[in-house]
Amino acid sequence: MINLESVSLKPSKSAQLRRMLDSPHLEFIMEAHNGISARIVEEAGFHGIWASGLSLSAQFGVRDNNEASWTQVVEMLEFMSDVTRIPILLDGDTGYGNFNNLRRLVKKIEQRGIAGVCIEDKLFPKTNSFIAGERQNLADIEEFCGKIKAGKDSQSDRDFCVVARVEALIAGWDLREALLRAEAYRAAGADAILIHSKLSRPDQILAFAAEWAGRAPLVIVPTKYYSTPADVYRQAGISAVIWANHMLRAAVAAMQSAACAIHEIETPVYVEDRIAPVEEIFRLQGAEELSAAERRYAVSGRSRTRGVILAATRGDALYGLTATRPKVMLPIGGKPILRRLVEELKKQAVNEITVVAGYRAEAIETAGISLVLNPDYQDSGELASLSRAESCFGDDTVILYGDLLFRNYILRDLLDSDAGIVVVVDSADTHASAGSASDYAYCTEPDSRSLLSEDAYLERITADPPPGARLPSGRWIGMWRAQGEGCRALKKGLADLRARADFSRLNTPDLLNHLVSSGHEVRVLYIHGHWLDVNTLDDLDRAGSFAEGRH
Ligand code: SPV
Ligand code: MG
Repeated sequence: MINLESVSLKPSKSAQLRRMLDSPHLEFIMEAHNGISARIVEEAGFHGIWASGLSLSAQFGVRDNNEASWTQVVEMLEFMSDVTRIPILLDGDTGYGNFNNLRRLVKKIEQRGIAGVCIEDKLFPKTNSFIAGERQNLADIEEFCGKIKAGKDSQSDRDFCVVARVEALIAGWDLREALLRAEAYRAAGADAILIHSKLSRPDQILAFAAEWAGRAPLVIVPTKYYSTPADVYRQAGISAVIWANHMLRAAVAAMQSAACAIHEIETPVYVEDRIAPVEEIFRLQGAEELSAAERRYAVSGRSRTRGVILAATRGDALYGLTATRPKVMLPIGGKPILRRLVEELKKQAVNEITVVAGYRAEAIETAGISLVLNPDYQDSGELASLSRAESCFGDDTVILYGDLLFRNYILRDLLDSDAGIVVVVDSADTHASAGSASDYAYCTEPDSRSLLSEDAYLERITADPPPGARLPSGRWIGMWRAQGEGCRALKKGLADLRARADFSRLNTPDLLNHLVSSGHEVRVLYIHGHWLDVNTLDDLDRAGSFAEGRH
């Protein structure tokens, strides 16, 4: 069998850890407690992972008192190691027993690709160092040195590291005792010393480092003295800083906030856009690698949806705000509307996106999109813009106005539809009035807002319901999709209308109405709110709070 580490250019994980400890530069090691957090730590740029005893216990929902068995810990380490290429230093507590237990632990974690273990000079079962209570007893120095020797003698990879953690300062002993122990552990073969302190200032650590004078690499855990600038550690000659529990604490705070909000409002709608999209989870799980493997090894007939965003207009009612950029480039909550749209599309795996620009096209952010121009934007309507993107339709296209903000489930549901042509209609807005500029939709069925409702089809879209006409079924939001047969109908419809003398004045509803009157079924996807478009300064205000998830 080929050893992947021997063919990759990266040194082995244990060699990486050894380099980090031995290097003259200050290194940072971040806590992780399962596979996904380990991946996130690596992606963030850290060069090492601390498999924290506290965090591993906590993610199991148990206390940091050796309540999780060492084999349960090792099982989790295997997941963490499998998905990362940077070294993992295991917080091995006291070694889960005596020297013999440590020997077995070292053997087993080496087999899982773990780069090193840190053992602390406390007694099994240990208690987290920060738990207030009676003073914790320290291990006998000789006995702990025997444990270190046993660990070093049982490693089969020469770079595997054993870090000895000195708890003397935490347990209330003085600097002398800490130095005495550290020197004994170094002499017993420890590759580095972790000196721990629970003070909110780094004084003990700095005093220790000054006396220690670089006899072996020093590792610290500034959980309590976290406000100290990293340069202080550099000047003190510290080798590595461990951020021991920050991933767990970040996750807990985010989970508490989401759980409370969803419980309280009985819908995730307002939380949805603040939490990681499911696609991000897929990405972290390596879904792309599986898709590539499927392309190589399996047969897949899935079609690919493309996106077309109409972004040619200035947005006149926004006055000076659009003097130098088109409406789509206005920032909402610090992010241009267009970037938000592109992100929403990409979240739903719509990756081929064409934006039709006109006014101030040079100001459009082009990352992740293809730009096509409608140079006649001032004298033409939406269909002229849409025509410019026709070569990008493929066999399945979702078309959106460039000034839309919406909750992502709307796009997801549109993409889930199997109809040839689908339009999104908001049944919460039926107040068509004469002179309104909105696109009101008349449909075969009203929105029953029930799961068992009949399919509804578009009859027509109009901005100007005739006097005395029945109320519209809702408002078309400027989003629709055509696929397969529907996409061919869309292209044919565009060609029909292009032949008309008034083509340059036509807008998307004209095309949809033409499709309906030519006998094509246009399915309606009803929604009830959860979107807005940005036409006026008031809209811009509302868009800010919408983006923050406030309505
Ligand atoms: C851990 O992360 O489990 C540690 C570090 O041992 S501390 O909690 O600071 O003791
Ligand atoms: Mg611990």
